[in-house]
This record gives sequence, C-alpha cells and structure tokens, in this order.
Amino acid sequence: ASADDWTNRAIYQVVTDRFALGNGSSPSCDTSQKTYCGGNWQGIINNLDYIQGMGFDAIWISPVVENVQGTTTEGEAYHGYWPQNINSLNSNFGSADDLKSLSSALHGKGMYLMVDVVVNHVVANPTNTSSVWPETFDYSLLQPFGGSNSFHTQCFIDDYNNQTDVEQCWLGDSGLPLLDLDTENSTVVDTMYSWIKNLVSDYNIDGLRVDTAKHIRQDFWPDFASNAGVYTVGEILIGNVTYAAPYTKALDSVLDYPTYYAVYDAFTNGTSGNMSVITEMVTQAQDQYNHGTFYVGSFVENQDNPRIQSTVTDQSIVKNAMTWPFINDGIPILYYGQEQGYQGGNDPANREALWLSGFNTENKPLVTHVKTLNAARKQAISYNSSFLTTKASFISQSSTSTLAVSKPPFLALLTNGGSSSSASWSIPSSAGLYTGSETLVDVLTCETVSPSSDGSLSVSASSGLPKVLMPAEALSKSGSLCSSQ
Ligand code: ABC
Repeated sequence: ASADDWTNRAIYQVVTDRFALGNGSSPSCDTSQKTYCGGNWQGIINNLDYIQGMGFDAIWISPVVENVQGTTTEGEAYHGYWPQNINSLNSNFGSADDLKSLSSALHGKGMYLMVDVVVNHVVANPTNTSSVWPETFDYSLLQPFGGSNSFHTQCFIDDYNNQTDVEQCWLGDSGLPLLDLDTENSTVVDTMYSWIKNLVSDYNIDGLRVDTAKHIRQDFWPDFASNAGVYTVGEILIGNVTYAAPYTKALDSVLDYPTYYAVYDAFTNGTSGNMSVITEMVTQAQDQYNHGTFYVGSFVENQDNPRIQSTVTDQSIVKNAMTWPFINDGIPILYYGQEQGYQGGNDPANREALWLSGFNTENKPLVTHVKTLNAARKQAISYNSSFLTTKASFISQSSTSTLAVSKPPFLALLTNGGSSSSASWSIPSSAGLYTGSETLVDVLTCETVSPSSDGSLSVSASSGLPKVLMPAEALSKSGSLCSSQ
C-alpha cells in the first residue's frame, strides 16, 4: 500500500512479545528482567477483534527477523531490534506460516500490516571482550554478512551532533555493540535492497517502520523504499524539524518526533506546559516536510519513551494528550497499553504485557475515548472529501494552556489544565469557520454548542476535558457517533 493508501488509516503499535500469547495464557512478565515473556504472532491473530473493535485498521509489529540468542548485557532480544540472521525469522514469535497467517488474517479484516525493519545494524554477543575489533565477534553468526568487511570500523557514537559519527559509528556500547553495517559497501547495499523486496512480498506487508533511519546516509533510502514498494515511515529520533525534513524526501515520511516532544512537554508540566510550542512545531513541519505532515506517523507514546501516565495521571490531561494524534494531519498511532491506562516509565518499564489487562474493554474510559476518536476521524474523512489533504490550522488563544486546532469538520479544543481546572477557548468570527447557523457537537460528550450569529464561538470546559467539535450536519449520516443528534 502507498503512502496515500495509509493516510485514512489508524495504527495500533504492538511490541509482539508483550501483546498476547497464541495459547491464550497469561504468564507474569517482569519488564525489568528484559526477557522474552511469550507474546507471538498467533497471539496477535487471536486478538485482532480487540484492536479492530477500537477502530484501528492497521497494526505495527516488532521486527520479525531472527535476533541474537540467549542473554546479553542488556537482556534478551524480546523487542526484536537486535537482528542476527536477516534471512530467518524470530522463532520466539512463530513460524513463517504464522507470520503469513497474521498477514492474511489482517487483510481478511480489511486491515494493514506494518513491519518494523532494522537495516542499520546486526548484533552478536562479543566472543572475546578483551580482544580488539575486529577480532571480537563470530561473524559467521551474522547472516548473510559473515565478515568484518561488511561493517564500519568500530567506534561508538558519542556526539549526536556530528552526523558522520551518527552514520559511521556504532550504537550500543562495548557490553552490547550494535555492529554498524557498512551501507556504503555495494554488496551490503544490494543485499539489503533484495532482502526488503523479498520480505515485503513473502509476507504481503503493507508498510514499513524504518528503524534508526538517521544512522544511514540519506541517499541509501530512496532505492530501499522503491524496492520495498510500500509506505515507509522512518524513525528519525530528534526534536528538530529542520534535521528531520530531508528524510521525508528519502522515505515517504517520518515519525513525527519533533511534535511528539512538544506535545509531551505541553501535557506533562501542568499549566506551565506551553501549548504554543505545538503550533510552532507543526507549522514548521507543514512548511518543511515533503508532503507537509500528511504522511507522518503521529504518536504520543512508543517503546522508547516513558508513557504519559508515568508522569501525569490526571485523566483529563491524559485524554487531551491522547486526542492529539487523531485530530492533526498525520496518521495516528496508538502504542498498545495506553488504552488500558498503562503507566510504565522509560525503557524497559514501558513494555508491559497487555495480557495482564485481560483485554478488558468494559469500564475502560480510555478504550471508549480511543474508540470515539477513531470513529470521529473516520466520519470526518467520509464527510469532507478533502479532510486528509487539508492542513490543520491553529487559532491563536490568549492562554498557552489551551490549543484550538481546526481541520474541518473538526475543531479540537485542548487544554493542559487538568480535571480541577476550567478552560475556555474563543474563536473569532475572522477565523471564518462558522456562519452562525450551525449546531456543533462535542463528539466526546455529545454536548452541543452554538456559534454566535457573527460566526464567533466561545466555549468553556469545567473539568479540563478535551473537546472535539463537529457540525451536527457532519454527523447526521453516522450511526455510531452521538446518534441522537
Ligand atoms: C538498551 C536497554 C535500555 C538502555 C539502552 C542504552 O540499551 O534496554 O534500558 O537504556 C533497542 C531496544 C532497547 C535497547 C537498544 C540498545 O536497542 O529496544 O531496549 O536499549 O541496545 C530505535 C528503536 C529502539 C531500538 C533501537 C536499536 C533503535 O526504536 O527500540 O532499541 O535498534 C537512538 C537512536 C534511535 C533508537 C534509540 C533507542 O537510540 O537514534 O534510532 N531507537 C538522542 C539522539 C537519538 C537517540 C536518543 C536516545 O538520544 O539524538 O538519536 O536515539 O539515545 C530530544 C533531542 C534528541 C535526543 C532526545 C533524547 O531528546 O532532540 O536528539 O535523542 O530532545
């Protein structure tokens, strides 16, 4: 599927090892141990209704290839980011048939499969830590790269502001080095290009999340992407739009990290969090990214960063932050477990087992919230045929604790004030959003508000909850959203 095919989708991100077991069992899973807990592809297949039931129509799974075996100084490779043999699958997650079954089960339900892929490095436990590189590894394990000449000379990245270091040196440390493939070496390059072509076709993959994309020269990526032939979204872990921008030409797009940091900071610092930084970041990204922000992956949690609720548990604030990915330009991504209220902090604590929640959806306000957001976005897409190609715009507010985002038919009103605060937003008639004759429905509560006769709008919220307003007319054909309107 192409980037355009992905724009109307919503992605549920799973850490394969932590989502579900194929046999339905629920073993304990101590995240601090950094070991495999047993989740696998069959477990995902068995629980697709849980994911689809919340309105998601795509999943992103952990890297699928065989990883370093046994334990390392950083534990086991349960997350999948330590490839050892790229031509074989990670048997902890299942067999080739299981992965094919997952792909076809998804397609049978009209859903897409996004696979995480690692090209930057492979991993082997050092055999002899006292020896000097390249004598340190058994290269025969690293398939199909079997020799030190496939790698950049060992050095560890110590200056992330030095792009040569970032591309040529290694991630990890001497305890667990991530052997940095020499992606200037034409044999390595050709191997990777044909590998990705085969992987996508063997498992009928619809999109790729490209790990560590900033650690490889930009001009490696266009041919990689064309061999893949599907939507590619790169991980450029950076808070800076100008740095990330060129990668939106090398790949289809990037995970929207700069905005992520702005959103995380805005919602986890009480009312001193500055919502106007979100406006600045998105505006820059809309201007600088290829295709604006229409193809970005928009998220507020993932496997590398502390969950929102590790910092803030006020449910109004949590709901505001969770609303963000669904009301802006990008493709929304929800990291598994957020809907269950998980609170894990930094890696590895943020990789809790979802089965411990029992996949319960009853009396789970955040499950309901996500379900409503997905339904609202689908309704917006079907009501306004240019929704997906209309840039989100921001209506300036007097307080930096509030944000008003217009993406017709949505007007989303967010606040970081929390449940004991009151917030207000005003939309001047000069914004040109309304004529004054509309009735607007907050799809999160089904309450209505009306603009004044001049088209201006004043809204207040007493418990710090977000509002997602849509004209009642935009809902009339929808069965599920505020159907009495
Ligand atoms: C293991 C342990 C951790 C331990 C860590 C050092 O080692 O488990 O407890 O803290 C995988 C595993 C991890 C594992 C690592 C290393 O491998 O999942 O558990 O950590 O062995 C991707 C994946 C990630 C994966 C890998 C490796 C890469 O999403 O899950 O990790 O395949 C860098 C990379 C980025 C990578 C990330 C983990 O590290 O660029 O691709 N993620 C700065 C740098 C970033 C850097 C980041 C963190 O620090 O610019 O490049 O990311 O080290 C902003 C700034 C940014 C700054 C951030 C922190 O702040 O603008 O520049 O990022 O404001």
